[in-house]
Amino acid sequence: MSGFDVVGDVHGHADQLLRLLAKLGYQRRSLNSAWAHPDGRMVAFVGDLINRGPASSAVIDIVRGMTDAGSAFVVLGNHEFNLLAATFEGGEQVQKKYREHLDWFRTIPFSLEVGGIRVVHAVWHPTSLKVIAGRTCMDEDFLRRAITKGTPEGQAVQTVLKGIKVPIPDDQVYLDRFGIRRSRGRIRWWLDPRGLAYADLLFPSYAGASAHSVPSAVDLANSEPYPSDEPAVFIGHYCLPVSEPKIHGNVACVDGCVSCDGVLWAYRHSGERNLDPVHLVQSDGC
Ligand SMILES: [Mn+2]
Repeated sequence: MSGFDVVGDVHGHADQLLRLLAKLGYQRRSLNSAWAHPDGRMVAFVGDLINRGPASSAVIDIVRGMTDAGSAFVVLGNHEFNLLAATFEGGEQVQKKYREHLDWFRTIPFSLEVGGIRVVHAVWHPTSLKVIAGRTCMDEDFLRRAITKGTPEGQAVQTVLKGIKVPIPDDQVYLDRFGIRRSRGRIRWWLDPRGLAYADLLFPSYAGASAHSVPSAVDLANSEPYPSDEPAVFIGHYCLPVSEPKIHGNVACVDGCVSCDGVLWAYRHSGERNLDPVHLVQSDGC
């Protein structure tokens, strides 16, 4: 095993993905063959391949080709899970471009532990991962429980794919990168949250957060800090602004919000436990 290149949420931006793969040294032998690395490196995708960008179908083709050929792994993102949930409930028409890929989405695991790294879309949360261990959405009974509020499976999938959230007090206005006001904010789940103010806890950070006000213990009950001596964890999901650090000890968020910034990020991992920003790679702009 010669290392993983962990790629952030692609969200339908096929051009950026192709630029990034080329920059990382991946090649195709012919137009019909899958992207692969001459040194045997592999890509790990953190999920959220689809939606927002202009070319979700092309992204699926590239990633599916690579996973079939053994040059990539992928974990499920909340966008793929939401699509599976919508089709399972039958209330929503699935866009034609996704219809032929639903069976493949169902096979994608929620987490991955391979070659000394851990990969999950939003939170490496041992209690939740235990609940959904070995499960995929191919299992209809599991999927039914996972989309039902109040079930252990539903709670586990919510945590792992969407983050641990705390209510935002009314006097703090929290706008996300899409300008949407949020009543709850995602936390830096790897930290011990006890005594940390909103300004220290919310991820990504934002200017309006209080440096004094602290979430209640009840709001933080689901928190499971991540030990610094555990394997490196890679996540996506958080749409980080350029100014937000991506590396936090042995946790790296490689989602630089390609839909907002036009840049896709990866981390080139070669076995180190303590991650270093020097190994971050970004796609070159248009
Ligand atoms: Mn995303």
